[in-house]
Amino acid sequence: MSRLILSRRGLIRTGALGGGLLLSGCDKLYQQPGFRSVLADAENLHRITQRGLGGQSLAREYAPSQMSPVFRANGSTQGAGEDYKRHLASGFAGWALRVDGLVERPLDLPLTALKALPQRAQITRHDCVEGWSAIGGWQGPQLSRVLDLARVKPEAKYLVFHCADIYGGAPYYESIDMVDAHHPQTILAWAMNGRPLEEAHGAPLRLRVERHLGYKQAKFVTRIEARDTLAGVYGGKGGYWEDRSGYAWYAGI
Ligand SMILES: Nc1nc2c(c(=O)[nH]1)N[C@H]1C(S)=C(S)[C@@H](COP(=O)(O)O)O[C@H]1N2
Ligand SMILES: [Mo]
Repeated sequence: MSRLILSRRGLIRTGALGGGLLLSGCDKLYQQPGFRSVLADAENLHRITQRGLGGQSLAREYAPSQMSPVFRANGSTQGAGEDYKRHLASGFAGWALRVDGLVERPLDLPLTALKALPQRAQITRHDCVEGWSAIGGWQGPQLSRVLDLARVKPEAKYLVFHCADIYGGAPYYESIDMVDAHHPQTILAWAMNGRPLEEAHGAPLRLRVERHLGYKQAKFVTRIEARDTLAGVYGGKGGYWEDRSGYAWYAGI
């Protein structure tokens, strides 16, 4: 009991350090320390529960008839920079996903290569911490296929997803651990609702890590970096929102 209270205080303190920065949408609930601490406790419980029950339980999947008529776009709705604009204009013909860091074989994978891998399609519910949800269909190769191609080294503990957008003046990024990286529903989606990803939803490629909150679903992914620690990556807390507003890193749902 006292441990819980101590960790709560610790997390509230951590959250308070990240305060004072801009930020719309997703941080609204987080401005209330009480909410933050509830989520922090839930975060620990979720990780323990999901992992304790065999680690790879599946997120619920839905029927096509249950798909939301409108799936709103949130956070960045555009990629940034000249390179991105050029790739967008050319339909991402010369674009490639970089996979590097703690891998035996660094890769530059064109979209055609990602589409040529065995595909997984899934209709799932996206839950944004801001308080909205939407059910959408996603398709792409399982992330584990790409990791096998790159031969991720055993010392890799995390994958960092670097994104091609700038949000509130800084690059967006996210990270997951190797358990979630190998989850069967963790895919690199190039298609949404049966069509290539639109720019607003992170074209040409985004992460779908289905047992997690919306902000973990990195859009505009250009590089996947395998690492043994999150220290030294931007603020060190593993993600854009984690660094700024004390958002939970695991963020299981
Ligand atoms: N690169 C990038 N990824 C991102 C974001 C962002 O701003 N930039 N926003 C996150 C948040 S908070 C949510 S809810 C979802 C929104 O995805 P959507 O635009 O497809 O609805 O993307 C997540 N991934
Ligand atoms: Mo979100």
